[in-house]
Amino acid sequence: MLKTPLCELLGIEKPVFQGGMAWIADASLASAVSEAGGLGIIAAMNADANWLRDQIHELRTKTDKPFGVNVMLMSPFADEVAQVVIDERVPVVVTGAGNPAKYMKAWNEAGIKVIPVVASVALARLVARRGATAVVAEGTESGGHIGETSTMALVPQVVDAVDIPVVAAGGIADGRGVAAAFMLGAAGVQVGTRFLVANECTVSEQYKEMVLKANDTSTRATGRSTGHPVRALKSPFTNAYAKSEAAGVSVEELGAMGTGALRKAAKDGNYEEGSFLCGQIAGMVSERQSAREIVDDLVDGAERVLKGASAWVA
Ligand code: TUI
Repeated sequence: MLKTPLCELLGIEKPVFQGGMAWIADASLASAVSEAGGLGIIAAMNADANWLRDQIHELRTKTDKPFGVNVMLMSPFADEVAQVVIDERVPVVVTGAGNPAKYMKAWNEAGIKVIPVVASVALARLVARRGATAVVAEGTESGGHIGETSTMALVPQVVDAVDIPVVAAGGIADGRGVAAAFMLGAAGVQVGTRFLVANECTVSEQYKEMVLKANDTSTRATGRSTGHPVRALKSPFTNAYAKSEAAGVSVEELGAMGTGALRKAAKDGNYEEGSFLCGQIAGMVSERQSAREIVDDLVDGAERVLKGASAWVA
């Protein structure tokens, strides 16, 4: 049994979070992960209050286990979504793509467990002071909006900087990655890319096929010049975007290029125009499985590796 203080803190059986992937992490995937004993997370992404409320209600018809909502702080609907999680008594809020400080007092007062995703020690320290229950330390191996520091370097530095549990994210897709995260001091992991091919994941078939075919060099980060780098599978969209970026196209124009591209990938499976956000570990994701099989394999695999680890000590 792989149990950490994070399990008790959140009332979950297994220390595995499913990443709050924009346009992808809906009630279908999140309820399946929570039912499997992990923490399923609905991504509020750029959606409005009504969409999120409907998703929360749908999830609750499928599971009564704890779940989370990921509040993407760059969303134009962040304020209304921040209120929905209070009104709906969501047990856990995970934040991304910014500093959640302005919402934390209200969320804490509502009894919500707040777990910000951080890409730096500075933000980890800040949110710990503001009453975060835990932090997700997300390395640059991750898909989507990323920071600069790798998981290997970030996780132990965040662990040393804060007194709350740290969840490792970025580049983790099997038991070896989970065990390695624990060795760095993490009390849990967040996994996105492997859940893209879960049976319960409603993302387009095109997206799933691209992840299954990916190898170790299939992703690239673009958008560094905009201050918001994003990792995705190499595609006509990333080629065009990188060309525009190199040609010095304005941040506004680059932003316009990105608008709608996530939806085109996730919902329409539009290979030419979609942005297929994906982590560097995609090359290791080669099998479609249920969310339960994925959660169990992550945990069972980590147990095997951790039990065998003492073989290296004389
Ligand atoms: O947020 C994520 N991953 C995401 S959000 C997203 S939707 C999106 N699409 C296009 C452009 C932008 C967003 C897709 N993937 N991960 C968590 C994360 N947070 N990664 C990096 C950060 C981060 C970066 C800077 C957090 C805070 C920050 O600055 C904090 C400050 O002080 O402002």
